[in-house]
Amino acid sequence: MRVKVEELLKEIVDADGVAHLTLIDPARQMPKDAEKLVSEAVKAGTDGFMVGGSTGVDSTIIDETVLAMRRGIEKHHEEKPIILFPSGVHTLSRHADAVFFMSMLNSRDLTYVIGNQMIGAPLVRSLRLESIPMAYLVIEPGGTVGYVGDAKLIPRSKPEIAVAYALAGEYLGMRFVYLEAGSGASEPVPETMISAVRNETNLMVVVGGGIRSPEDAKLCRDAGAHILVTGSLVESSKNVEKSISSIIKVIK
Ligand code: 1GP
Repeated sequence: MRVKVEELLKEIVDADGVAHLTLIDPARQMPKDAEKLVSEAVKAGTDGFMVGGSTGVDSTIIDETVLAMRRGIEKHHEEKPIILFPSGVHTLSRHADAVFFMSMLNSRDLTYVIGNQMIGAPLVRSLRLESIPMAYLVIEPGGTVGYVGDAKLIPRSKPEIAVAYALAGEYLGMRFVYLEAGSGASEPVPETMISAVRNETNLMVVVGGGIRSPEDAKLCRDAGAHILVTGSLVESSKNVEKSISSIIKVIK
């Protein structure tokens, strides 16, 4: 990428009010199918890609998937960032543009708070990946990531707990916060929680998990999300371009 990914995301948010990222889970399809999904998402107008998953991913699959995603983007002569969304050191790739360097602040397992980060940090430096520091908060129901990460799930009715964690992240120097309901969640993160975190911190607010319709996306955008992430939507959709563009039309 010619510009830093963090700056690019902020420029998109400044211009459009919100950015949309498409999440590709390398465990869910072969690399050639990821290439097709990415190509469709680019046609639909997504702003960039995240790549990662909680289970069934190793460094070979990540590398092959990122390279395939790159082909899906370049086919359209476009430049869209590919950002790693790692569940551990084994899901880093030299072929990505940046990494969300996340700490799951509400995990009971120190491995997810700082252990994997310590092991991976020298690798992030040697791979010359842009690192974007992010507080990662798992909200009820939490899904697989909540289970694997041993999260002390934030109750949906307690926005003040999400705010307290997000503020702690901000004071620790993080610049992004991810409010995660878990992939495939029955509902997205509550709007009251999104707006509380948006209003009471200076962080870029990323929201994902369970956003599967233009209505869901609009509610999250109106509540104050800076960046919306959709993942499962592309895996289940028969017409990926149509599904994503219907979301982008409503939020932009
Ligand atoms: C998961 O928040 C992301 O980490 C995306 O969730 O698969 O439900 O879109 P979905």
